[in-house]
Amino acid sequence: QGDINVRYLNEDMLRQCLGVDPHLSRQEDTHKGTYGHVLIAAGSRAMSGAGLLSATAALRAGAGLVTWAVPGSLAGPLTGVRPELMLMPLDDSDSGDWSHVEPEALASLAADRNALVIGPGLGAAPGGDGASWLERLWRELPEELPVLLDADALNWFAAGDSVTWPERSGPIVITPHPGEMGRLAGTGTSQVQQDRIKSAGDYARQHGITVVLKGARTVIACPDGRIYINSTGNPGMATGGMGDVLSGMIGTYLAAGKDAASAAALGVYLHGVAGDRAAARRRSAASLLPSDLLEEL
Ligand code: NPW
Ligand code: AMP
Ligand code: MG
Repeated sequence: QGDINVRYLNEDMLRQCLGVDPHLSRQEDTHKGTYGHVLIAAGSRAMSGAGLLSATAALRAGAGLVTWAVPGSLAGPLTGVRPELMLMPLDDSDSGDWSHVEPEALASLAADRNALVIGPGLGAAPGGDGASWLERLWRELPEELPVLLDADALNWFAAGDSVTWPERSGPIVITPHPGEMGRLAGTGTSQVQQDRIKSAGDYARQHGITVVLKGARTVIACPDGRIYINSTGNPGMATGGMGDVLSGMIGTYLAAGKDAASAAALGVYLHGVAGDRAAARRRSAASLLPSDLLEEL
């Protein structure tokens, strides 16, 4: 790959190159504050499951605390579905989706959290202009807060006029599948898939953000040119909701203070390990569900 620094992800590599412990061992003298507080902004009336998967994955990945922000009119039916989650209803003018939620209301929740995950199952963009909504969000978010964008947050961004990501001191991680990457890069799915390393690598360096291009052999591209390719996972993971699980996991590692590359690598690697173990336990990749990964984590 010429001057591109490409490595395969495995346990030794995670330990030796990134200095992270893939077994996530815990020290005796720690408490929930040690492991970070993740804010998940995800789910809408038709896709509350995406939010629930992401938020539960954040818990299973080891977060100290997880707050799940939802359009307020969904909060009633969702109360208690996962008692460990803190549910935070945001005013949605009874719409059940994000089209009437103000970005400033979400930003004010983020003030004392350690990472924000936004995107799974958000649905249609507010006022048809999700990019402007995100711009208002950036203006109010704490500058150092790590942010992960997935799914509809990426679609909202891609539909905007500008492709400029904000300059901030905290990391930005994006987790597109090839369709979402094609929308972001303005190319298309097949062009992304023709050279996955180049697609992810160019975008990461040009925009100064960490790109997790999902799919068989997920590619992680860092702004400094490092590329990691995943060695875990299986085609049983080609099921709706799998990516929602990954977003919560990486969010947790960001909230625990890991740098963007380490959080992304750890999340992608362990997500695949959980998928491989769950498929083996079922003795069938075809019947694998994202919820099985949550159990396996
Ligand atoms: P094509 O057809 O090849 O051009 P969308 P989504 C491509 C939520 N969910 N390799 C492929 O494009 C999500 O969080 C909610 C190659 C495909 O047709 C989002 O908010 C759930 N191509 C929302 O739904 C469970 C690939 O992308 C297109 C590819 C929409 O997200 C489900 C589909 O992408 C879901 O997670 C690959 N590996 N992967 C819930 N229970 O609430 C994808 N493509 O149109 O962005 O739709 O990913 O389903
Ligand atoms: P999403 O499309 O957002 O639900 O994300 C799908 C998740 O499942 C990503 O983490 C992908 O890397 C993973 N995945 C999908 N298909 C495969 C595959 N054939 N092999 C390995 N992982 C896959
Ligand atoms: Mg997805």
